Amino acid sequence: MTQPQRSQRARIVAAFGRNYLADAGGDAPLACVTRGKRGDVVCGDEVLLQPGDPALIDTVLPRRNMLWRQDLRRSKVFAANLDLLLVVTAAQPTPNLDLVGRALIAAGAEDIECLLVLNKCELPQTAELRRRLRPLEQCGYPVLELSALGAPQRAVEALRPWLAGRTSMLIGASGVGKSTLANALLPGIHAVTGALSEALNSGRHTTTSTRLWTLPGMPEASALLDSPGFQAFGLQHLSVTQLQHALPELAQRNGRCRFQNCTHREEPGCVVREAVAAGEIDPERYALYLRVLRELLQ
Ligand SMILES: Nc1nc2c(ncn2[C@@H]2O[C@H](COP(=O)(O)OP(=O)(O)O)[C@@H](O)[C@H]2O)c(=O)[nH]1
Ligand SMILES: [Mg+2]
Ligand SMILES: [Zn+2]
Repeated sequence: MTQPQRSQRARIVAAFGRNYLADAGGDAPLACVTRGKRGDVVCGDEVLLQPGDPALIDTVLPRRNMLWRQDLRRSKVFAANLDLLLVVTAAQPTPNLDLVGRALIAAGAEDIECLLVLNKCELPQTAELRRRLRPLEQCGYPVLELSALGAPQRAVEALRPWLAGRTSMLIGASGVGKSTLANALLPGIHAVTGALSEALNSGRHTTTSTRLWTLPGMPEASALLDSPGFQAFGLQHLSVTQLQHALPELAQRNGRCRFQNCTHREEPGCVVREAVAAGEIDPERYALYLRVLRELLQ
């Protein structure tokens, strides 16, 4: 009589189309594939594997959360089961605070904690970006200034308490220094940085480059996901309520407008618009809210 094969619990650490690598606690990750055409498994997913070469992903265990984006054409899950999102910005290339704000909204909608990383802090133009990030800081997002290239060891020490024992993901526009930071935290991985990475990424499916790494010299279960840069961040999967809850300065005023279902646009007795007029809500953040709202209502 043959014993039914025992399935093994593992965590997805890399995704290449329908081929995956999973960490099952052994020395090296296991190659595995999905059943049939299923291709919606992502880095960070906890799965049950049926042994084999390659192993078969039998079950994707329920996700605690997932970071995803959606526009008119497609929807993309970046990763699942995150404890912390490191939203990286830098004074160079020209910062895109719309993208930063959207990443914070996507994380907020899934209750994923965020840390804003102001990288390249040795650049003189940093003062201007620091000033522009202040409204976010006032909403409760912590800001950590680093120089991944200039002072990598100091950057690692500053990040250590944030990363210890958790699964964190680096996200941000191309060129802000995500790979440089990943290299400082993960000596030996040699994430490709700068121009080389741009050359490699052009014409490639971006999912190939998200990768989950175990952080050395930190408590067990400390992991970091490096992700490719992105240019757009659609949030059409959100409901109006989710959007309003994902912006702390709106969530804080929830239920205080005259109308229960106030969209904070033209309605009379809107405390959000009053707060904008009084300078208590940053006009750029309110403009971001209106842009995203318009997109998800269309
Ligand atoms: N001046 C300065 N340049 C940096 C810093 N960190 C990264 N860079 C540079 O910024 C460019 C883009 O870095 P990279 O890590 O590839 O960014 P990514 O696209 O976000 O992964 C590279 O030329 C890095 O050497 C920093 O702290 N200061
Ligand atoms: Mg990179
Ligand atoms: Zn309102």
